[in-house]
This record gives sequence, structure tokens and C-alpha cells, in this order.
Amino acid sequence: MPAPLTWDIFCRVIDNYGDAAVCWRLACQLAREQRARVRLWVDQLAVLHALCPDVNVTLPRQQVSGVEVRPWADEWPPSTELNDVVVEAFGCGLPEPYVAAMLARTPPPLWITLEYLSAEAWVAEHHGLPSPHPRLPLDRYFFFPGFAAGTGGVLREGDLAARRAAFGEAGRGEFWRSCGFSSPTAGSLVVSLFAYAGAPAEALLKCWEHGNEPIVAAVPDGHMAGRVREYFGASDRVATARLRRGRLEARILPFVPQLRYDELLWSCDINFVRGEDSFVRAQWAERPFIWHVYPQEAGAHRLKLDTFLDSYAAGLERGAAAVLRTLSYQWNLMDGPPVNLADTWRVFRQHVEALNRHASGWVGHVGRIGDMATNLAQFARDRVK
Ligand code: TRH
Repeated sequence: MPAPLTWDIFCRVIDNYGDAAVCWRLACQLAREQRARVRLWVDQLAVLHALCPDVNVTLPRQQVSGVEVRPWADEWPPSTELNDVVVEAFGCGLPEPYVAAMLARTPPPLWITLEYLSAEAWVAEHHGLPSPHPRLPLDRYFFFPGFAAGTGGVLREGDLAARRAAFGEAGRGEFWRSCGFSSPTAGSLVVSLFAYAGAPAEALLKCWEHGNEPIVAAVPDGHMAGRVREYFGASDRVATARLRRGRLEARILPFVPQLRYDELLWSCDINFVRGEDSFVRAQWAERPFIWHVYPQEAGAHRLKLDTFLDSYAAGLERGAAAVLRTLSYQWNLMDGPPVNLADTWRVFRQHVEALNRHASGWVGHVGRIGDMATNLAQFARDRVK
């Protein structure tokens, strides 16, 4: 068996958690499942620390979960040796001295540009294509994650299904306890809420408060938790809070480590997620979910949402598909402030069982193209000379 490849992954945090979240997950999976030696360079270690509290933000070099974590600072550490594969995540660029060293080596390391996840049709056509560097005699290969055959797939650890299956009722009880709560009362609908500032959260909270069933909204600490506190008129900022009015109970949870975010999703009946990584994890949770797409200029995110819903809802019964799209549009403010969100929610609620069944089928469908880390490792093995 050939020796595992060595990897450098470069990541700049644009905003929020997603850039670091995807790179961290990829790095850990390559290290654990491919036995690869992985070095991850991140410009904001504090973001990585939020996702993985074992990361110490003050260390210039540390080994965490099998990955060598390095701060990516302006000053490049001299005499840093090259690795076989270099992943430039989300167009973050590479340090000049590193590129200079790549030019000096024959053959140069394999340079892979990892792109954002999208269900758009052109992704499969562009995935894996080489592209000459505009100035330098170096090729870069574009690696596109995706949901369809011909794309790079999406990240999914080999043991995820087993972890999820083993979680069960006891796991849920333990999850709530660890966050400072008892298990939600039987019969309540449990929903997690993770979204960007634009989401019409107050309108949804109002539906839930005045609805006809008990709802527990689990809100990880952050921007959305602030909105929920304000909705309830709660001024204190204690880490764990339970707020109640009408049929709604909101639970403000601590921001959990990434490894435990799955447990939050598995502890809920419906998940509101956003961006890229939480969106993918909600799919693996095999529960109904509503995606808040990362807002882009000139409404480019509308196409991302539409193309995803087109693929996801293929085979879903018509009523469920229609209300999934309506609620997704309203949550993403696609057509201005939502009108009759309460009606949409009521209809969505009626289709939760159908959406639940569909969620498992989707996992089987996406699983057939293999997971992204395995696909990426194979892609690299095929090209490293
Ligand atoms: O944080 P995000 O919005 O990240 C991104 C960035 O905005 C990025 O610039 C953009 O391009 C990209 O989205 C599309 O959403 P995302 O991708 O879901 O990342 C959030 C991560 O945080 C994910 O790994 C789950 C994790 N998480 C926790 O670990 N604990 C928590 O309590 C919560 C709520 C999330």
C-alpha cells in the first residue's frame, strides 16, 4: 500500500464559522480515515476554537484530533517544508513564499482549489478541471462539492450513521442535560434555530406562540438567541435560559462544539440551518429542515436555493414539495417580508411525516456518490506524481 499523502489546507475566515467549519471537518476526516498527515493553516484560530475547544488560540503549532493546527499569520514561518497536496479553500489564496517554494520543486505539489457547495448543474461540468495559474507555470485543479454524480460529493464521516443510530433516546436526554435542560415534554415539537440576521424569526416565533401545539425552540447562543431574548423581552444574558409564552418555550443553549452540533440536530424534530456545513449536517440528521442560504450579491443565492430544492424535492410528494419551497422562500425573504407565514407553517406541519420519510431517501441518494473527503483523497492520489 502506498504511503498516505501529506496535506496542507489553507483557510481564511470570511465571516461566521462555515469556512473554518468545512476545513476542520475535512482535515480531521483526512487524518482519521485516510491516515494522512494534515496541516491546517487558519487565519482566525478563535473561530476554530469555538468549533473545537481543544484548539488553543495562543499556540504557534499544536496537534488536535490528529491534525497539525497552525495560525496563518502575515509573517510566513521560514523553512516550512512543502506537502504533497495543497488545498486552497474557497479562493483564499496561498502565501507568496509557499507558492515560490512550489515553483522551485519538481514536480510541484498538487494544488487544489476547493469551492463552495452548490447544487447548480454547471458544477458537475467544472468539477475536477485543471486551470493554469494566470501568471505562474502551475496548474490548479477545481474541486467542487455537490449532490450529484460527477461532483465531489459532500463531507460525511464514515462512522456518522453508526453514531447517529447509537444516539437514541438516552443520547437525547444526555444532550439536554449537558446543555442545562431537562428533556422536552413528550408531545412537544422540538425545533432548532440557526439562521442569518435576515430571517423573519419574530414572525415564526409568533406563529409558534399562538399555534395549537407545544413547541420547544432550541437556539444556540449567538445572533439568533439575541433576537429570541428580545422577542420575549428578556434582558439578562445568562448562558442557559428558558423563556416561555403561550405554546412556545425557547431554550437558549450554549454554542456547542462542532462534534456535538449533530447531537443537537438529532435531538430535534425539525432543524433550521444555514450556510454550508450546518445545512449538510441537517441532511445527515434525516429530519425535515429549512435552509437559510448565505445571502449573496444580486440575489445569486436564489438560484442556489432553487437548484437545491429542485434536486432535493424530486420524488417528494407534491404538497410537501410545494410547502417546503414556500416556507424556504419566506424564511429567506425571497419575495419580501413573508405574508401568511402562520398558514405556511400550519401546512408545513401537516407534511412533516412525509418530509421525514423523504429525508432518509435523500441520504441514500447522496450517499451513492461517496463522501467528499474520500473522493478528494482519491482525486489527489490519481494526480500526485
Ligand atoms: O457559520 P456559517 O454561516 O458559515 C458560512 C460562512 O458565512 C461563510 O463565509 C459562507 O461562505 C458559508 O457559510 C456558506 O454556517 P455553516 O456553514 O453552517 O457553519 C456553521 C458551523 O458551526 C457548522 O459546522 C456547525 C457549527 N456549529 C457548532 O459547532 N455549534 C453550534 O452551536 C452551532 C449553532 C453551529
